[in-house]
Amino acid sequence: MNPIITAFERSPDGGKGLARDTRVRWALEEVGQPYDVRLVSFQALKEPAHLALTPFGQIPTFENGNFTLFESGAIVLHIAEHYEGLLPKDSVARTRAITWMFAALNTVEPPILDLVTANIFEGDKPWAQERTPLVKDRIRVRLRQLSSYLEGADWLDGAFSAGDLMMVSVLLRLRMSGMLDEYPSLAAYVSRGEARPAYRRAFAAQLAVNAPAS
Ligand SMILES: N[C@@H](CCC(=O)N[C@@H](CS)C(=O)NCC(=O)O)C(=O)O
Repeated sequence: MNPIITAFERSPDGGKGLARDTRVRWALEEVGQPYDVRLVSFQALKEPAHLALTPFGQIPTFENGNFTLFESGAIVLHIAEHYEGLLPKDSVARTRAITWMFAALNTVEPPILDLVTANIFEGDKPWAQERTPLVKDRIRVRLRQLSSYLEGADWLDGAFSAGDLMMVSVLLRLRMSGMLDEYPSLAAYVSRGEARPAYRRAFAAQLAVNAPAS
C-alpha cells in the first residue's frame, strides 16, 4: 500500500505550489515512492479524524499503515531516511544535510513567514506599512548570508540533498515578492531545484488539484 499524505482540497495559493504538501510530494518523487493523497477541506482540518493525525489541524500529514507523522520537516526527514536518494551515506555528510533542513525551517523560513503574515493577515493593520520593510530587511540578511555561502555552488553541500529540497521549498515562498531576484545566485539555485524532474512532477500533481485543466 502506498503512503498517504494530506493536502488542501483547495489551496489558498491556487496551485502555486506553496502549500507544504508540495515539499512532501517532491521528496516522495525524488525517491521514487508512489503515494496517495487525501484532500482535506479547511473545515475537515479541524475535525477529529484529522486532529488524530496532527494536534494542530494542518496539512501535510503522512500515513504509512499504522505509522503517522505530521510536520513537513519530520515527514521529509522520514522519507529521506527510509528511501535512497535524499541523504548521503557518509554519516558526517548526512548530518550536515539534515542540518540544512533545520536551517531552512528554523533560520530562513521564519522571517519569510513573517512577510506572509505582514502582507496577507495584517495587511490592513495601521502598522503594516511600517512593519513590512523591517521584515524584508530581516529576510535580506538571511538571503545575503546564504548567497555568499553558496558562492556559485550548485547545491548547499555537494550533491543535491533533503537540505536543498527544504531550502528551495522555503525560498520559493519569496518568488512573488521579487526579493529572490535581488540575489541572482539564489534565484539560480531555486531555479535549479524547480528544474528537477521530481519537483516538476510534484508541482504538476498539486496544480492538477488546485487548477485543474478545463
Ligand atoms: N510547521 C508545519 C506548518 C504546517 C502549516 O502551516 N500548514 C498550513 C498549510 S501550508 C495549514 O495547514 N494551514 C491551515 C491552518 O493552519 O489552519 C509544517 O511544516 O508542516
